[in-house]
Amino acid sequence: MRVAIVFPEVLDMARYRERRKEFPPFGALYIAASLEQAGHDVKIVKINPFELVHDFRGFDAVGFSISASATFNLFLECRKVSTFEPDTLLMAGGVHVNLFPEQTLIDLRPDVICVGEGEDVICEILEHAGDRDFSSVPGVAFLDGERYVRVPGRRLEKNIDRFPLPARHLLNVDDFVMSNRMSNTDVRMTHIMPGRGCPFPCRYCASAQTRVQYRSGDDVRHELEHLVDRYGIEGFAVVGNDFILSKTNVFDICNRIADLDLSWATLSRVDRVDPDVLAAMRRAGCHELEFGVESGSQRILDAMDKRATVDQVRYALRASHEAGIKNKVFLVHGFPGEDMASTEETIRLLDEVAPYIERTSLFRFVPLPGTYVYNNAVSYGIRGTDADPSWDGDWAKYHIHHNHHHWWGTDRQFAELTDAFWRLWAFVEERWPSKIRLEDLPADQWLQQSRSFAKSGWRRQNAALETVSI
Ligand code: B12
Ligand code: SF4
Repeated sequence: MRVAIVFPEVLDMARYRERRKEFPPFGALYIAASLEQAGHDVKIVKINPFELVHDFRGFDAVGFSISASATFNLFLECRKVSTFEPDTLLMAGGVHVNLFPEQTLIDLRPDVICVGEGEDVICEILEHAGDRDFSSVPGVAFLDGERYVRVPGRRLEKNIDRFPLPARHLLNVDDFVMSNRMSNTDVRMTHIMPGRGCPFPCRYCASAQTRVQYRSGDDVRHELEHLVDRYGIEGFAVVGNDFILSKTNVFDICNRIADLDLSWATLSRVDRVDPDVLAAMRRAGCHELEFGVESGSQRILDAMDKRATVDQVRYALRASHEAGIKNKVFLVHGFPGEDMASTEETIRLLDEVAPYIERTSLFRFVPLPGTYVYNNAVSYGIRGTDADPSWDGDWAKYHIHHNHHHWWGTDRQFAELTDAFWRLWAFVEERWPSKIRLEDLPADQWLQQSRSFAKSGWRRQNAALETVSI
C-alpha cells in the first residue's frame, strides 16, 4: 500500500529565521521503517504553520504523527485544508494521541488511532484497511457511532532491538545530518535514540514514570556503523530521556562503540554519574554531557520532585569536567513556587560551578499536557488547560520556546517571576553568551500562525460518548 506519514516540522525556535533544523521525527521514522519492512511504499510529509495544504490523493493510507500537543492544531488545519481520496484510511498516533485519545478521534476524525508504541500496531491496522474492522488489533481505538472503542492488550515490546532502524532515508540528508550542532563544533553529526522511557517522577515532564526500554550495545553499534558508512557521520547526539538509567546498559553501549572513534553528546540527570561511568563514557568518545540541573534552589528541586540535590549538581559538574567531558546545563525557570529568592539561589549556584560549565540552555516553565502539574492544574492554580471551562482550544501555547505566558499565581507573583526570569537570563547571557539576541527573535511568527488555528470556543465534547473496551 502507499502510505504517507505526516509529521510536524519545528525549526529551532532560537534560529527560526535561519530555518535551522531540530532533530528528526523519530516516532514517524520508526513506524515508517516498520511499514517498509512489511512491504509498504512510504512517504514522509512535513507540515508546519506555513505549509499545511497537501494533496494526499494516490495514498491508500495517511498517518498523522502528533509528536507534541503544541502541534495538534496544525494537524486539525491540515486535515481540513488538504485533499484526500474518499476511501483513504486515516490513522493517528504519537504523544498527543496517547494523552488525548478520545479528543483526537472527535476533533481530527481519523478512522483509527494507535495508543502507545506503534511499530507493530500500524502494520496490523493496514491489514484491516480493506474491511475497516480494527476490533482485533490490540493498542488501537476508534469511534463506533457514539461509542469510543478501545482495544487493550498490547504490551510494550521487551526487545526493541528487533525494530528496524528509523527510516532516515525517507528524509533529505540535511534534515538529519548536521554540522553545526555538536557543542559548538563542526563535527558532522546526527541524532540517535538508544532507549525509551524514564522511571523518574519530575512533575514538569511528560515522559515521567514511563517504562524504560533499552537497546543493546550491539544494536546501537549496528546503527552507528550504518550512519558512518552511509552518511559519513563523525559524531552523534543522544535524543530522548536520561542516558544513564542503567549503568550496565551504558557500559554495554560504551564498550561496543568505543573503537568507532565518534564524538558524542548525551543527556543525564546529575545523580547518575560516578567516576567509573564517566571514564567509560569518555573512553567511548563522549564529548559533552547535558545535565538537567533545572534550578539551584533545593526548595524548587523538591517541588519539582526532581529527586536530586544541589550538592549532586556540584558533584556531577565537577566530576564530569575532571573526566575530560564538557558540560551543558539545562535550566527551567518558573515552576510553581519560584520567586526572586529561589532565582537568586540558582544564580549563586551557577556562579559557583561556572568553571565547569561550557554551555547553558534556559527555558521558562510551561505546564505541558501529560505532566503531573497539568494533571493537577487546580491544585497548582494553573490556568487555561483543556479541562478548564475557559479552555480556548489553543494547543500552541504549550510550546516551550519564548513562552512568556502567565500560568500561575497572582499578578504580583507573575511580575516578580518575570523580573526574576530576566535577571537570571541576563546572568546566563553574560556568562555564556548565545550567538543570538532574544529580543530579535522571530519565533513569534510560528506561534502566532499556529495559534490562529485554535478553534475558539471549543469545548470538550466527549461527555456523551460511551466508552467500551473490547
Ligand atoms: C525527540 C523529541 C523532540 C524532537 C523531535 C520531535 C519529533 N517530531 O519527533 C524535537 C527537538 C524537534 C522536539 C520538539 C518538540 N518537543 Co519534543 N520530544 C522529543 C522526545 C525527547 C523524544 C520523542 C521521540 O522520538 N520518541 C520516540 C518515539 C519512537 O516515540 P513516539 O514519538 O511516541 O512514537 C511512537 C508512538 O507514539 C507511535 N506513533 C507515533 N506517531 C504515530 C503515527 C501513527 C499513524 C501511528 C499508528 C503510531 C504512531 O509509534 C511510535 C513508535 O513506537 C520526547 C520525550 C520522550 N522521551 O518521548 C519529547 C516530547 C515529545 N517533546 C515535547 C515537546 C513539548 C516538544 C515541543 C513542543 C517543544 C517546543 N519546541 O516547544 C516541540 C514540538 C515538536 C514537534 N514537531 O512535535 C514533549 C511533549 C509533551 C506534550 N504533551 O506535548 C515531550 C514528551 C518532552 C517531555 N518530556 O515533556 N522534540
Ligand atoms: S526530566 Fe528527565 S529525569 Fe525527569 S522524568 Fe523527564 S526524562 Fe525523566
